[in-house]
Amino acid sequence: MSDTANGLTKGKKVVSTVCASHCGGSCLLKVHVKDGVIIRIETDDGEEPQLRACWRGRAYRQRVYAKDRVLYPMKRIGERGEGKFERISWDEALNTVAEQLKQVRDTYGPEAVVLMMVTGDVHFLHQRGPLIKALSLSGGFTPVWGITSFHQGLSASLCNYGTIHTANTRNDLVNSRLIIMWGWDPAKTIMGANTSWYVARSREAGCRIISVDPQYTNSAATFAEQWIPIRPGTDCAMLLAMAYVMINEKLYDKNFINTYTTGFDKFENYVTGKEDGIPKTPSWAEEITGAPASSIEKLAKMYATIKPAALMAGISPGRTAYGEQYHRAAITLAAMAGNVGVHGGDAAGRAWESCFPGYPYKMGFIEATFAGPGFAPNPAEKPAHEKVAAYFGKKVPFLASGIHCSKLADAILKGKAGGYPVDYKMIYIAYSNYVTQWPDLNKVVKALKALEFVAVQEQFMTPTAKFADILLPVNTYMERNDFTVGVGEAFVGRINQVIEPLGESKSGLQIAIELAKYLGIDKLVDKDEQEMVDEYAQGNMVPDLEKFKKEATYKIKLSEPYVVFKDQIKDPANNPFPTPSGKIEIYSQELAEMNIPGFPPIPKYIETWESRKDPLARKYPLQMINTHFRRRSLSQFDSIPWLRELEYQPVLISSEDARARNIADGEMVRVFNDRGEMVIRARVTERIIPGVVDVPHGAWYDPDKKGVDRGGCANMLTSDELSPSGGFAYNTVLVQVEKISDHGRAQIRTV
Ligand SMILES: Nc1nc2c(c(=O)[nH]1)N[C@H]1C(S)=C(S)[C@@H](COP(=O)(O)OP(=O)(O)OC[C@H]3O[C@@H](n4cnc5c(=O)[nH]c(N)nc54)[C@H](O)[C@@H]3O)O[C@H]1N2
Ligand SMILES: Nc1nc2c(c(=O)[nH]1)N[C@H]1C(S)=C(S)[C@@H](COP(=O)(O)OP(=O)(O)OC[C@H]3O[C@@H](n4cnc5c(=O)[nH]c(N)nc54)[C@H](O)[C@@H]3O)O[C@H]1N2
Ligand SMILES: [Mo]
Repeated sequence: MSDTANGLTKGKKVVSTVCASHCGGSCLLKVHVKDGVIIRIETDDGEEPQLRACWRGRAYRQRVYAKDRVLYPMKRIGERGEGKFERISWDEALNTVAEQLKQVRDTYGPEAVVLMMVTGDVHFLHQRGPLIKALSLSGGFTPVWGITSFHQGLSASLCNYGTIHTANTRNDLVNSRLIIMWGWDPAKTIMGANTSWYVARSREAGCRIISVDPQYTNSAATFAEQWIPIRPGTDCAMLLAMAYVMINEKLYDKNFINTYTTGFDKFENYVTGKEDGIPKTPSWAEEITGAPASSIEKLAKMYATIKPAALMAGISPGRTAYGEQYHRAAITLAAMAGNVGVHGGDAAGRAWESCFPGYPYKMGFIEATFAGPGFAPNPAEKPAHEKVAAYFGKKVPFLASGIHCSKLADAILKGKAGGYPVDYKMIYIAYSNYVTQWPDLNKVVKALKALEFVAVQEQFMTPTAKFADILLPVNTYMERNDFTVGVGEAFVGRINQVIEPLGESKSGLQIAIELAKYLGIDKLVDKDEQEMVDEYAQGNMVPDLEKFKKEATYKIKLSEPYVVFKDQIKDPANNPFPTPSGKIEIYSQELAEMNIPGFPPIPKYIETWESRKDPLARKYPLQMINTHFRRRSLSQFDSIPWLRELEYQPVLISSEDARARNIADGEMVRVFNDRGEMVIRARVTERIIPGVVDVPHGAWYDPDKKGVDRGGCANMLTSDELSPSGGFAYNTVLVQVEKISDHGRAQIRTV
């Protein structure tokens, strides 16, 4: 492909493009290129609000030219997982994948083939769509369902609001007078290039900001007047106690509740203790959450009286067992304070921090295709059997067909004999670091070893790539054209190809097109990359395609910040909520009828498994959370030297817990439970509460001979148990931490 974005492989040029890494940022990059090689990356220095890239975007040069990039098709020569490969031709690689597909389909049926894909970058063309189409048209496959990030938030949003679109644009935060950062750390997680910038503007305008989190986050340190520490997985209890205070002190918005919601009476009966004899008072919540009753009471009063207020209920507290209850309670509280549908408020529903890419403005062509050039009927696709999946699948189809991805490893290992619908034989992994990112890593590793064939499409020699039988090299967004959208911002971006693809790597679209040929499909798509990107742009209100190509970004002008449910609140008679009752369903009749264990029709506090009260806590007394890390995007960027220099992969442990274990800051420790064990460096801090440790997830699995992970991969310890709506419970884990004896220390490799 010689037609690079600005047509240059010789001489110097600066190409504007958009970093669409999976942090929700979509920031502007100005890439300096000399003779076809990236020499420097700058970012937005124009008018505020800028689309200013963080250190990951600006370190992308090292990512493109990383030593561990996969640049040629490869075939495994050692044991699976060992990482020994031999270079082969594209012809041999694609032919082998196609042959294996045919053989597995012919022998066991197309459903024995699993296509395991997540996201990679947040853009639309070099994404899941083309591969889905290729494998659908050629006979079918089993897809995976389940959303790692926000499944519980999305389920709650569907129940209470009847939609997953529950966000305002981020610029509306400047209208807030109180922001509660509940398990929300935008200084780190980005989720909209300017989220932190708007929080800062809001603070400058006098907005009060409180953080509720097991950790004193950078966002709390920068913006908040108070940090209310809380035990993981107990947030629903604190929200219920806030509701109790608002009910008891008659501080809630009765008019709002009567006009726009259903079932508040049942919720009130539960909260006050009429239903079960237990009033959900702040003292009741203190015992569960560890948050002081006085702080709970004060926060409830603030939220009820300072208007408008944005309860920014993050998705991490929801990534727990019964996390649906936390999200449903947060939505209920937002309704009680009348903060739904008003500027400066927030509906507290959540799907990727409430910001589906591109939403709220029209997504044109993308809306129909979601990810790539069109889906085709998949003959092997079957809806998931579970009641919950069937329910959610009706509303959001991609939620529920095939096998739940958290249970995939279990299903591969147990198959039909273990009650799963299919004996899975082959997996094609693309846009996912399955080994590092999925719960219960040891099970995932066993499952990958048990399959007949594993194909992996990767940019890097990741722990997952090492399990490939055939490894297909895919390029980075610097080497192809694509289209992206802002998260929580009315903004679209053009990813411009900056350099030629490195080695023999190809784009995701190209791989799908060529694989399709080996599967008997001559023409998977009838347009080229540039045409499709232009079509996306045209479908999304971009007025000048040439200008868009040159500048790479286009900000859609909205007359005012977008506020969700404004019409429902202003004119309820003509604008019902898309729920069965047309109202915000604090009580859900549909849920009542489904009678799902752990998913009651009103939000209730349910003690998680592996809580500190679990008998298992005697053996493993520390709750482990596994946050998203500043220098990575999920597991991406983990091997980049500039970023590694910034911080090491730690287990964050409180000074109190460290003292009790005689652990000094920076010492190597063991973190373990019945599922696995790792050796990792301790970061002793006052910024995390006693009883809780944090191993930021995404570090690359690096087992020693005994199977102990030296890479610090959190999923060595997590469990694949699902929350009732099919959500991941990554943050519900018990572990123990131990100092390593001097004897052990001699064998430690440092990261
Ligand atoms: N730098 C960076 N940014 C990213 C990503 C990344 O990997 N790196 N990943 C992106 C993706 S895909 C996603 S889904 C989002 C994730 O975004 P989040 O889920 O919001 O991110 P986390 O870091 O997991 O958690 C945010 C905060 O929640 C707190 N927390 C954890 N458990 C609990 C709990 O039970 N209760 C309470 N109250 N707080 C809790 C943590 O201490 C942390 O401060 O971030 C996106 N942005
Ligand atoms: N313990 C724990 N585990 C978690 C979470 C947690 O909170 N705790 N969070 C979960 C969340 S929210 C998410 S979203 C998942 C993500 O899970 P994954 O999507 O599996 O994680 P990534 O690290 O983004 O892996 C994407 C892989 O695709 C490769 N890749 C292939 N093609 C491309 C391409 O075209 N572009 C890019 N950029 N990459 C490509 C990348 O090199 C990378 O290795 O992880 C989940 N895992
Ligand atoms: Mo995510």
